[in-house]
Amino acid sequence: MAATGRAVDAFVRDHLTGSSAPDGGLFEAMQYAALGPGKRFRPALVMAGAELFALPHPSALRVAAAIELVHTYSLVHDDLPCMDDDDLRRGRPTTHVKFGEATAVLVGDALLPLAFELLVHPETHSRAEVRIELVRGLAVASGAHGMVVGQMLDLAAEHRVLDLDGITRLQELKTGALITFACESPAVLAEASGGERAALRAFARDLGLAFQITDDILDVEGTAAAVGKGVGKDASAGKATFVSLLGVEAARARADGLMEQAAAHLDCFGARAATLRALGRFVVQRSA
Ligand code: GRG
Repeated sequence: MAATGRAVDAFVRDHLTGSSAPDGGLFEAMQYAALGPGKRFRPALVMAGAELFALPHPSALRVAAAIELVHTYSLVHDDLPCMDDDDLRRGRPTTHVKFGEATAVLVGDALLPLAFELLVHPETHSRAEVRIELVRGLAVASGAHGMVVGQMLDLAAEHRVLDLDGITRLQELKTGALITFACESPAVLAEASGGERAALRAFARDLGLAFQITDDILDVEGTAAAVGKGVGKDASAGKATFVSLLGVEAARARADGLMEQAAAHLDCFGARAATLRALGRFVVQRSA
C-alpha cells in the first residue's frame, strides 16, 4: 500500500500542477486535498488486481489515480458544513477549513472530471471500447446509482432509523460502489472473462461491507488522533450503524466472517491473488 501510495501521489501531483497562468489557488487546494496522508486503499486494490492479469503498471496506475480522485472529491464534499460538517480529515484541517467553503466545493468539482479525463486518455488503454467501459463503470459507481444516492440515503438517515438491511444497502452504495469498481477495473482493463469479473465483484461486495463495519467500529473505539478524523459522530447524530445495531463484538465477528467469505471468491485466481487477500486482511485489522 505504501508503494502504491507513493506511485499514485507522484502521478496525481504531476496532474495537479497548474500552468503559470493565475488559478486563484485552485491547484494548491486540489493538491492539499488529494495528497493528504490517506491510506490509498482503493488504488491498492486496483494495483493488486492488476497482478491477477499481469497488466502494464502505467495503465493500471491511471485507473488507480482516477478512482482516488473521485474518492478525494467525495471526502471534500462530505466534510462540508452542509453535509457532515467536519473539521478534521486525515489528521489535518479539512479542505474547507483550510481554504474556505467555496474553494472546497470547486476542488471537488474539479477533481471529479479530472478522473474521467485520465480514463479517456489512450495511455489508459489502446482500445476505445475498454476506455468507454471504464468511464461507464466509474460514472455508475460514483453517481446517482452509486455513491451519491448512498450519501443521500445517509443524510436521510438522520430523520429515520434504518435496520440492518437498510444500513447494508446504504453502505453498499455510499462506500461499496467505488470499492467494487476499484476491484473490477483491472478485469475491465484485461478484458477478462465474465466469470473473473463476477468473482472480483463478489469479493468486493464482502470486502466493502467489512471495510464499512470496521469504520463503524473505529468510530466507536478509535480516537480522533489515531483515526485522523472526528469520531463518535454517528452516535451523536442518532444514526444507526452496524455497531449500534449489532454491538461491537458481533460487528467484529461479522467483519471477520465477511473477510473469509471475500477471500473464498478469489480461489479461482490461486496464488496470483495473494496481494488482494492481504488487503482483505488489512481491512479488518486496520486501526485508521
Ligand atoms: C459527497 C457525493 C458525496 C459522497 C460522499 C464516501 C462518502 C460519500 C463519504 C465519506 C464518509 C465516510 C467517512 C464514510 C466511511 C467510510 C469511508 C469512505 C471512509 C473514508 O475512506 P478511507 O478510510 O479514507 O479509505 P482515506 O483518508 O484513508 O482515503
